[in-house]
Amino acid sequence: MLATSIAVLAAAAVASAQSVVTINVGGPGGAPTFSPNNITASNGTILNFVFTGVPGNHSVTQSTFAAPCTSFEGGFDSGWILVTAATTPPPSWNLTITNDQKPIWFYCKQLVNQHCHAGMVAGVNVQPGPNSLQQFEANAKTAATIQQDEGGNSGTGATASADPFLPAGVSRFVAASATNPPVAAASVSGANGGGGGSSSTTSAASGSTSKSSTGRAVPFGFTSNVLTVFAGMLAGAAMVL
Ligand SMILES: *[C@@H]1O[C@H](CO)[C@@H](O)[C@H](O)[C@H]1NC(C)=O
Ligand SMILES: *[C@@H]1O[C@H](CO)[C@@H](O)[C@H](O)[C@H]1NC(C)=O
Ligand SMILES: *[C@@H]1O[C@H](CO)[C@@H](O)[C@H](O)[C@H]1NC(C)=O
Ligand SMILES: *[C@@H]1O[C@H](CO)[C@@H](O)[C@H](O)[C@H]1NC(C)=O
Ligand SMILES: [Cu+2]
Repeated sequence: MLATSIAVLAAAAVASAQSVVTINVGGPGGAPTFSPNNITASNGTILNFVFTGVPGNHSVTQSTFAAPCTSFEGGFDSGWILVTAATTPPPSWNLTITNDQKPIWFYCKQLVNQHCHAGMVAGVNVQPGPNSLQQFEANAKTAATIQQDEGGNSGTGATASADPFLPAGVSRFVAASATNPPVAAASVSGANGGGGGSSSTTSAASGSTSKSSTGRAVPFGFTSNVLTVFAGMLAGAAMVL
């Protein structure tokens, strides 16, 4: 009985010594990277995203293995965080792992230079087998769209208890921009060089205000991008049937 209690207390003590994995979002010169991008993290571990890439305009947006550059209802999303100059401390966002039994996949939804196509993707608790990080990266390169829909703090397998921390001088864009159209994978060639042709942005998005923790600026499933995807899926399903 006493031994059991001690074991329970010991387990609680271990659980409260929360481990932290720091992930750098963006590299120097705007490089579209998450570092590290192959993360192992057990329940309760904090994924501490630090937006150290300068300049940077990145997001941390949950997707699925099957659709690496597509957000989903119930997935986490930081919104775009625009860093024009280094700050101390940098912007950051903490996600806590709530289920370490399934892989968690995420991408950056920035359309300028098409970060998801350029490999700004990562996996947590990637398991051996066909759903490898390499395959996820390969799928990201050829993804049909980089979906822009806005998620929130709560995700699947990992969740944030607060919006990203923004130091002075850093802005966050939370509204999915109507002028950010889906980008065809076919147009990606030389993605990192040019201006990413169709990636114009709107100043309307810059008047952003914080959304509520769980709020979504644009409901999933109601953008033309998503409808296009659904139409494609239906067409695909029809062909299978
Ligand atoms: C990612 O991590 C998993 C688990 O440690 C490992 O099996 C896999 O080989 C790693 N993949 C890459 C690309 O490093
Ligand atoms: C982590 O939490 C999930 C969800 O509660 C649970 O299914 C899983 O077994 C936990 N992992 C471990 C190693 O206990
Ligand atoms: C994120 O978690 C780390 C580790 O616990 C903590 O030091 C930091 O203050 C947290 N950041 C925010 C913005 O809550
Ligand atoms: C940052 O990205 C957001 C979303 O695409 C966009 O609205 C904003 O104009 C961008 N800012 C800069 C300076 O690139
Ligand atoms: Cu990015």
